[in-house]
Amino acid sequence: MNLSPLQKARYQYSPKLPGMLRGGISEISVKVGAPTESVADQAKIKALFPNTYGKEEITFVKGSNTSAAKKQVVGVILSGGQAPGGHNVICGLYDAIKATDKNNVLLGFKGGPSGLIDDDFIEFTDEYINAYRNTGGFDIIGSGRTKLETEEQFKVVTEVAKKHGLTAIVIIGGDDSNTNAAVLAEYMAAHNTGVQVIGCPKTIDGDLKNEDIEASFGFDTATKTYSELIGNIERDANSAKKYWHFIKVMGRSASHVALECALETQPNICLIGEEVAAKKMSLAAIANYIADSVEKRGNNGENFGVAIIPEGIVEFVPEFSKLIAEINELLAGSKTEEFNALPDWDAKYAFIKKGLSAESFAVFEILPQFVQQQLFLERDPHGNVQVSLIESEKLFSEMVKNELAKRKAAGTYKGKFGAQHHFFGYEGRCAFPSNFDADYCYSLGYNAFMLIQYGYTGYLSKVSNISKPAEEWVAGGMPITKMMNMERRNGEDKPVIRKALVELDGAPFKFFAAHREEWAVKTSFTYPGAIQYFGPAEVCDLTTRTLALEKGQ
Ligand code: FBP
Repeated sequence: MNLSPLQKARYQYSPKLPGMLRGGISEISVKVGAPTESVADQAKIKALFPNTYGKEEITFVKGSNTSAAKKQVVGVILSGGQAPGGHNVICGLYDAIKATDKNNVLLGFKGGPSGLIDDDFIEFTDEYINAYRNTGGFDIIGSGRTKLETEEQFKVVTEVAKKHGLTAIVIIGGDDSNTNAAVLAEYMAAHNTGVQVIGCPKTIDGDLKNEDIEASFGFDTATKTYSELIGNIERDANSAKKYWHFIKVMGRSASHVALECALETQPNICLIGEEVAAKKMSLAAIANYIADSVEKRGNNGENFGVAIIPEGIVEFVPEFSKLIAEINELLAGSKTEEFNALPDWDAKYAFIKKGLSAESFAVFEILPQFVQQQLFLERDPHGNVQVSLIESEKLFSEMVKNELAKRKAAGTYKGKFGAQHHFFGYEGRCAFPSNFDADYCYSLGYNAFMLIQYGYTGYLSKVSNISKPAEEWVAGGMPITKMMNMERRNGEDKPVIRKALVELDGAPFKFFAAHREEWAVKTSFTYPGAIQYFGPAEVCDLTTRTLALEKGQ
């Protein structure tokens, strides 16, 4: 690996642990809290998790170690999309394992959950780990999206665990992966395998959070990366004064990423999917809302602006999600082949017109042709439209352009409209973790081993009070079943961790809503600049505006 000067310098960074973990296992004891209940559907979740349900929240405190001495062989996997700081979770885990007993072993299973099934692994050494400290990416062992959820898979994992003498498995993943961690923990307990399972909360999307987990790791770095870029674009827009920039930001479903970027950069427009759904906004209503800002600014001589569009927006537009559901039906099973065999777009268009309800066809008809065609691109493994392939930033800019043309003809709009389009997603997922993510991730990994050493299973590594300096962070664990409820997934009722959407009565959204009217008309851009790794703590260790507002700061 060729090392950049920053990578070399970041190797020297010592991530900060919560105060109470700094003396290592010998100075830690456990404060056991009250038994827990799942957030909803208690009877059903209890019945599905008879061995792991209802366990107590635990907090680590300074004291003398009472854990039983035993050789630990731990396996770790990275699951799902990359998020900055994943390497540090593994480094923290490794350091805690080795500091407790140098004969302990950490195995990294490669390529995500499938590594555990295929028994594809490496044994970590100091040299190997040191090359990945404080770096972005998941390339230390790779990641993948295979789901560990079937009885068959659990049997194979049990065999692999037995072969290596695994005492514990750590799953670093999002809500789905940690749901599966809970199911695996229950299976391991029910079959007396002696294998503990611990989860760590990851995802740049920021939607794995609740009253116990204050933030998923990676959200801080990813949003800071996007906000830097958005701020730079705002400054360019304000300098050249000739373009409206439509910027789509990642976040498969929830709009936390878009909202955080808006709080950081104060753009003219930021759409929030959850609000669009609550107000049942149509595509035309959204386009009109953006056009209003363009018109007012244009009439003030400001023919430029920035609009942030969350990746998941179209699924929140009721008429659009109905259209997608109908298209999924239209192409179900062998009908896809029939559709693909049609000779040209005209023939396909006629097929679509015949197959859709009048209501959905009316929506389809107003879409620009490139979006209409994107709806019929490759399906996902379940045969559904891949909504993330829809260029919603171009869709809205096109609809705004058409609306402005009408307004110009009516004489109300006097400005000029030129648009540029951007998508910020992968750019942020593997950035060098911010100091916050480097510290938080290292702490989550270190703490995960404390939970293992104390014999816990089915827990999520929990580090809280994270809007305060690391010294004041609180380490412990929360049973994953506490975060679960029953939801309908692929036609079945399943126990799942409840996904956190943007709360419209939450402080971050309320702050945004209180300021957006002014931002829509008056240039109020803020330029956050690049992530700073060295310098004053008030710049380098700053957490997100979302977290600060949630904590009333
Ligand atoms: P996770 O939920 O696994 O953390 O991934 C989130 C995400 O980064 C989304 O923001 C994005 O829509 C998706 O992954 C992209 O996935 P892929 O890497 O498969 O293109």
